[in-house]
Amino acid sequence: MAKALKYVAWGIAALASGAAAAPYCAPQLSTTSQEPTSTPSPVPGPRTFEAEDAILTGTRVESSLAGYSGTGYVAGFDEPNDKITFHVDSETTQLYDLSIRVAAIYGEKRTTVVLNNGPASEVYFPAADSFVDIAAGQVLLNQGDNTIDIVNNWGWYLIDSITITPSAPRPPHQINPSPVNPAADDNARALYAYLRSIYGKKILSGQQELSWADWIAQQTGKTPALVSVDMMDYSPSRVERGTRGTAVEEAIEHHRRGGIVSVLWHWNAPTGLYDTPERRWWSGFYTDATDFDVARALADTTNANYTLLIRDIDAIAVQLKRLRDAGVPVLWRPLHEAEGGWFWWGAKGPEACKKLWGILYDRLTNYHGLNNLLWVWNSILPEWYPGDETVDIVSADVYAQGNGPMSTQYNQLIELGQDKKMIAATEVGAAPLPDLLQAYEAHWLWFAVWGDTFINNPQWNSIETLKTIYNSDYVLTLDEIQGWRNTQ
Ligand SMILES: *[C@@H]1O[C@H](CO)[C@@H](O)[C@H](O)[C@H]1NC(C)=O
Ligand SMILES: [Ca+2]
Repeated sequence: MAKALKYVAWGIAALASGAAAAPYCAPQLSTTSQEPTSTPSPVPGPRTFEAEDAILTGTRVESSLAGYSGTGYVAGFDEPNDKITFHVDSETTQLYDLSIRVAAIYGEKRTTVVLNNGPASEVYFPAADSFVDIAAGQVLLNQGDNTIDIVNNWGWYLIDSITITPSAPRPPHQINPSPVNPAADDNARALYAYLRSIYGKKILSGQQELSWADWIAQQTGKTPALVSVDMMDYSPSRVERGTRGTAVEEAIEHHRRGGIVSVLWHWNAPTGLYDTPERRWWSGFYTDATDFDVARALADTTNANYTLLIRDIDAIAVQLKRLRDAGVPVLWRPLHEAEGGWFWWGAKGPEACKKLWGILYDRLTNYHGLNNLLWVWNSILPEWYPGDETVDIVSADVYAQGNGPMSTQYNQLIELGQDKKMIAATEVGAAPLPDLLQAYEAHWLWFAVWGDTFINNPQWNSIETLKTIYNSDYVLTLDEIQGWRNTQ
């Protein structure tokens, strides 16, 4: 079991870093370019720093490609440590939108941006014949001098300049007033109303697995507000091999002590498990552990594999009904990380996955009458989004070290849900630091740290960091959310 989960975790980690390079990662940030400034204390506008005036390491100034600003641009990125170091001052500690003016004349490239020799992020440059401005996320500059390095990564691009613009304050959220299911029961409505009341103001602490939540209590003196459990071992193709799920009991226990419950499902493929020594049956949610073809199964409602999908959904409905009957509203997150493709439900592209989501929603809501569910969607890419009608909350799983605010993903999800859907960090490797969350206005509704090898691993979460997070005013813990069920 632990081994299977470890594979899950590393699979995500490996692909998450690859995903960071995809073009959709360039955040669409509003740049307040031409603010009318008649007052004596104007908001400073954009400031541009020419690459050719910066400190060059292993790189050189050139001027043969037309279209640059200043007196040239910087080329010669061909060794791992080649870089440009910009010195950028700020009057106050403040968040800025960063853009990079670049010509990726040899094809698409990636660069690494390093702030103050600390946090690094990866920025994707689409192929272009001439200089273009590329949004490169946000940087929190300290008062006084700062450094921004542009470091080789793939190399072979030409940097003209960088521009920083004070980030516009986030406009008020416009979250939908009620759950998407018109028949949502009182428990689901109370949970939704409570979440909406805290969204943008606080973050719920959360943890994968009840036993790790209790471990956190021992380490920090505080218990997570939210516990996430996995329906994995109720998958019929596991049950027939002897598994016995305990997720429902754990969820009910956390609910009884006043907590909030989230449920995901590592859905073991209904059939077609290879079950070889390298690809064991218990890793059967992975694309590479099964030949189950979800697109083919869904093509025809009379085929045997369609029937098996429904059988599996009905088996999970039995468990979700136990939660409903115990009065537990559920933040329900099936088909997670679909866009990654490493799970079979995402392996055949967005259309099959969206279709399966629609079937899940309809079967659980309308056929089984499960009105205790709030529906949590978990891919960022727009082409995967199943639509506003069946999604209450949008979310991402982010595995990046450094306890950062994950603001790139947050901003992408603002775009995806048009700021009408609340946004959650449903799985993280590193719990986010509250000061950074607030500085970046990354208003994640909750974070949930994955279990073994992440929550208990100092490379991801030191005990000191966990104490800071769990004792912050901005972070809600179990003791601070008591009574949420009475929210109207
Ligand atoms: C059902 O799935 C299994 C496993 O992938 C496959 O061998 C079989 O051909 C499929 N059946 C149909 C009717 O597509
Ligand atoms: Ca220049």
